[in-house]
Amino acid sequence: MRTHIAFSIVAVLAVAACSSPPEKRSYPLQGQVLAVTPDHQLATVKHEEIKGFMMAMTMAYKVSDPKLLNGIAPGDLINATLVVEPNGAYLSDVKKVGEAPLEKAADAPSATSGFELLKPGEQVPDADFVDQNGKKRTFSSFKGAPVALTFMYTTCPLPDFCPLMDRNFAAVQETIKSDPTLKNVHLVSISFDPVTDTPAVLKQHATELRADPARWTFLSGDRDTIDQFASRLGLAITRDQANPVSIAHNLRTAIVDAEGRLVKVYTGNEWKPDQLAADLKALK
Ligand SMILES: [Cu+2]
Repeated sequence: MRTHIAFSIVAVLAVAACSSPPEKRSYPLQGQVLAVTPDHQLATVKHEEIKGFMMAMTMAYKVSDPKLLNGIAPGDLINATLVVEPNGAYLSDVKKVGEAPLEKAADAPSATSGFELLKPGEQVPDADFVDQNGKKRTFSSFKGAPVALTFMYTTCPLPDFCPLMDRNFAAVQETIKSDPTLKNVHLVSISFDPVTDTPAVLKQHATELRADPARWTFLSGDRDTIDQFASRLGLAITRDQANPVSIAHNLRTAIVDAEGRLVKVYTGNEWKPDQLAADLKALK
């Protein structure tokens, strides 16, 4: 009889899990604040692993209320609740529990990827992608021209993450159009959300950004291939198991020279289009 009841409960739970995925999930988060934006909308937190959800990571998080960041400063150790909704994530219940000295190189890539980080001067390994026209495209096919490369996905909920990379690349595209010494430069945006970002979605996205197909290519493809390629440049991606379009990630933008060698990697979202254009101009 007991066994029978146990089976029934399992069956009910399984049905519940299938029919109504939770709209909102909450996880305890512990970490150190590395930065707080002046408007108190975002806190960059280096946090520990959230068991069953995401690896240890440094990310800029929105907060449910900017007042939560009053009195919170870089170096503070916090406990918070990470609330994950279908379209994004934010912190609530932020509580300071201590302080610790800030480490240098806070944006160091996660060591959990298992792949060696590429160093400037090294050849970027080739990989197979699919472009916004649904055509197979190897990374090595861009050889012969300098490439500025970034990673994004079209439904990213944080406006200063992937959407900022898109806006920056759109600005760089304008610069390279108007500067004859940059006319060979090619822009490449790689989506790490192949589930949503099909070629058709990327093509529409490119149109919205007024991307010139002769200068700016959008790629996606096999998820593991993308992850492996991206991890060599320091990108860390964590997808929610239950909801693969909910993606936690950091940012990487890179310059690759005409011979396919890595020149420079920009971490985070603070680099400016002018700086990228100047670094492209300095290539010889
Ligand atoms: Cu993003």
